[in-house]
Amino acid sequence: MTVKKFYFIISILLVSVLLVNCSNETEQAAEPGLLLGFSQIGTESAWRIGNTRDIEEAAENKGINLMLENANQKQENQIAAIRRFIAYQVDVIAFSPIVEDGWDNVLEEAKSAGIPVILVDRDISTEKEGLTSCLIGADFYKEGFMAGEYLVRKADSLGLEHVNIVEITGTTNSTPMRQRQAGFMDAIAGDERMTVMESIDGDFLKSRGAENMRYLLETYGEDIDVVYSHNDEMTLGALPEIENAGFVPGKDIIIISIDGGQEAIDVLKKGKINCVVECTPKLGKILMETAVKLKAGESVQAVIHPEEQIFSDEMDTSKISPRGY
Ligand code: GZL
Repeated sequence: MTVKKFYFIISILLVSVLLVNCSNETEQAAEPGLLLGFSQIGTESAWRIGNTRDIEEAAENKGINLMLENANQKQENQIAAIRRFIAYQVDVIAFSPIVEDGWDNVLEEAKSAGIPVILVDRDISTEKEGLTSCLIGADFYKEGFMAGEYLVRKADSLGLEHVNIVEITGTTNSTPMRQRQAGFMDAIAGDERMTVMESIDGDFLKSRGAENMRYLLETYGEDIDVVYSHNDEMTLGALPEIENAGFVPGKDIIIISIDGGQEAIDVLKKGKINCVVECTPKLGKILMETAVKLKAGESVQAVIHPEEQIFSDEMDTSKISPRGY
């Protein structure tokens, strides 16, 4: 055997040993056999689509088997999906409840089946104990409060003596709708300049944002000083209606929105939205880590809130980095 041939064989052996090690490391990173059932609300907004994508990517990165079902905005579809997960005997169930009420029966069934349940994004209201193990989602009250605090600062900077507000809310009885409204109202409470002329449900949908804005403009016209919208989708639906009515959004009417998706941030940079409160959809990594802990019988935090920030015309918006959703 020549020296050259000897070194060639050694190098082949070394490479194959390395490859075997790498594949073992990948398998070690994977969570052997963890099956997570996730019921997602639907595809109503860029936020929701980004949330779904992030959860899918996080499951793949963690080596978790994900059964993701899209409920197309219907609670009955979420309940049916949870029942399928129970029948399938998944290790952990997670879901983003479209509204807060109506979950007791199906969550009792999950509890009886010994399957832990993680709430993602939104919360439920129940009198019963122990139906869920953890809530992973934004502090919506704080988001609303930050929006209200921004408006107080904006009114001060403009020297406004009275501020007429219209509110386009998210889905009635959903956690983000209830808490974004409560936080905003608490932040402006006691400020005698502030008047909320009307609150109207836009269901987090772009089409409903447009429809509601048309109605509000026909009803209140130039009396409107501020639009407080519970998500970017409805805001983006409302803006063309404001322009069609002859007003300049961001100047004639102050526009405050929540989510912080790329499209709204681009409009903020153009000055047509004044403030966007961030609501990150990137909950996938913490969801997977929590599911692994629950399957292993470990305790987890009852509530996990991600850090969130505010973007507004008070800052150099050109420095806002790409949003990823
Ligand atoms: C908030 C989420 C809301 C978003 C909307 O965490 O529940 O639902 O603000 C989405 O864009 O439709």
